[in-house]
Amino acid sequence: MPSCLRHETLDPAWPIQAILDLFALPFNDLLLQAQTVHRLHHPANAVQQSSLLSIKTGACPEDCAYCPQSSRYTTAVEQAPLMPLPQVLTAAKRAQEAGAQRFCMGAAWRSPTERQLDDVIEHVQAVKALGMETCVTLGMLKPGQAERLKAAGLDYYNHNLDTSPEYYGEIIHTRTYDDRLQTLQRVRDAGLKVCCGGIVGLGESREVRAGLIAALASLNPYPESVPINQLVKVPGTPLADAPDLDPLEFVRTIAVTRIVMPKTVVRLSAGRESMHDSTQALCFMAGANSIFHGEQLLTTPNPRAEADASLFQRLGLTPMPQAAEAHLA
Ligand code: SAM
Ligand code: DTB
Ligand code: SF4
Repeated sequence: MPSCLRHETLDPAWPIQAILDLFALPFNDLLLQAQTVHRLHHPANAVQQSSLLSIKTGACPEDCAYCPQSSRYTTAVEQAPLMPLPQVLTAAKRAQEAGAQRFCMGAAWRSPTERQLDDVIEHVQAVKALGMETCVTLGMLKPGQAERLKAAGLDYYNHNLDTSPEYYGEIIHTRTYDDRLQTLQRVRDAGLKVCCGGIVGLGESREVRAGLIAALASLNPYPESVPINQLVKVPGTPLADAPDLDPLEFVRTIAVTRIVMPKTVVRLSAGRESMHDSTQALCFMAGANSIFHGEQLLTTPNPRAEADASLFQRLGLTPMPQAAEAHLA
């Protein structure tokens, strides 16, 4: 157990057993409770839309077992250095025209250097000037770096806990849970909004999923944005042949996240490309109210805009106005 996340520092309102008890509810009872909590805190049918761009791809020194961008695995990902500003701006404008309210830029770094941060800051300022919300995910931050990003106008920093403290060592060996908590504290202290979630479908148990949610809930305050990623199995990574997660267990994970962190915006994140529309519909019923919009996540595919437009139309969902979402945070 990492030093800053011992059992006594977990949110006392949500001991693991209480979270497991939610998971164990009859499906209809769980969904009713999640939907009720959802309506108390959020517009019932509005979904926030973010767009993702990989601004530096591959050759990452970390060894996250799920990730196609790690230099330790041979995958089809083509490395690319930091993307020049005009290309980033073209992508951001296209995303804005397609209806994205937030533009998230991801870089496959262990931790940015000051020079690399200078370049990302230019990207943030330019995207912000378009009137979009901004988010970046650059790996671990050193002291002062979160403050620099905040001063540039950054809104959110994404850095995931990924899994439970107990299971973490099965998945990542090159950075610790404490390292992640330290970066999250730096982000929080700088006044940035925190986007922090995890990944399921790694072959983990329900106890591990409950442990992830408990760890997220014990961040004080809990994150404004919680992405729940379903593993995209990429050939060449150690988890390429991980067993499929039961879609109903995925829906349960969304529902429990919604109940435990009622005000957060829960993102139905990676994994939608291989998810049936009815599973996605159940996720929205369970309290998911954000998605990644656009045909590409970082290196893997995401549903086409037409498919999402059709899903929204059939479910009566509407894009969440930026102001409404900011009000929740
Ligand atoms: N390199 C930065 C870091 O890890 O801090 C940021 C980018 S990293 C790709 C962001 C998150 O994407 C990971 O924490 C993980 O939850 C998710 N992710 C990465 N590969 C994935 C995959 N194959 N399937 C689903 N989610 C994935
Ligand atoms: C997050 O939790 N999920 C996004 C975003 N934060 C950066 C990334 C998903 C990546 C999926 C695998 C890929 O496309 O490379
Ligand atoms: Fe690197 Fe992030 Fe991928 Fe881990 S998840 S290997 S840190 S890009």
